[in-house]
Amino acid sequence: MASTAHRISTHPSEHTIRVELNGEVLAESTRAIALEETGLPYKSEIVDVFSGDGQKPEFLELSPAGKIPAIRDGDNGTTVYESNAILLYLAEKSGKLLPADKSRRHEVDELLFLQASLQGPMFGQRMHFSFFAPETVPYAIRRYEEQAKTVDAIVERLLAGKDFFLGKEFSIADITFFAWYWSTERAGLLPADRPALRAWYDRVKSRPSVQKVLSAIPAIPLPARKLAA
Ligand SMILES: N[C@@H](CCC(=O)N[C@@H](CS)C(=O)NCC(=O)O)C(=O)O
Repeated sequence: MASTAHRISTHPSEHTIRVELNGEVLAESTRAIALEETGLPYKSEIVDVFSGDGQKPEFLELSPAGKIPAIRDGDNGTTVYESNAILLYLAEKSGKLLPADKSRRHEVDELLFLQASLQGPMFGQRMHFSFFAPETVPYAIRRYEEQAKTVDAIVERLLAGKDFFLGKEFSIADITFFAWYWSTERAGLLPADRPALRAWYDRVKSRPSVQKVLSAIPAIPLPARKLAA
């Protein structure tokens, strides 16, 4: 990591950073694991989306929804937004973090879509209603707790008997699922009753690339957890 600013966003659950690849990229901190794993050179800076930086015209050019992460590749000027599109871009650019057996590529695609359509939205809503919502909405708290537990059960099944989602190979599928589980651990919500998930989580977290990226992110205190009843 060539440079990492440590200004903390106003959003307590997420440290927002801009990552520059060969001079010009934007990305979110946890996805920087892919940059560390691939060895692609990059620089990082803060884009404080929760204080309005995401709506600035120069950032909207990179990320139309005004959300992080987004990247600009200094090699060719390519810009990419959406974390899983970014992970695919970096994996394809580097030739790493995708299955060695090309006939298994669809397995990575399935997992990326599963993460983006299920884990991300359900875990995100759980965090919102359990910690940040201005009012306590018991139904929403229960609903997203249940949905998140369903995701945990799916992940447990997918990881049973395996080191990583693809078996022995670490891939971008592990990075994308890990990102939300890391926020989940910091919120004290990592499930205790999912042994395959827990063992995978510890395995991924102990990788030097992951340790390096996570150690650059300051601990951010969460508000008190809201309970449904
Ligand atoms: N589906 C998007 C979600 C990105 C996202 O929600 N980013 C949040 C930070 S974790 C954000 O930028 N929020 C600012 C906003 O919604 O204005 C992805 O995976 O890239």
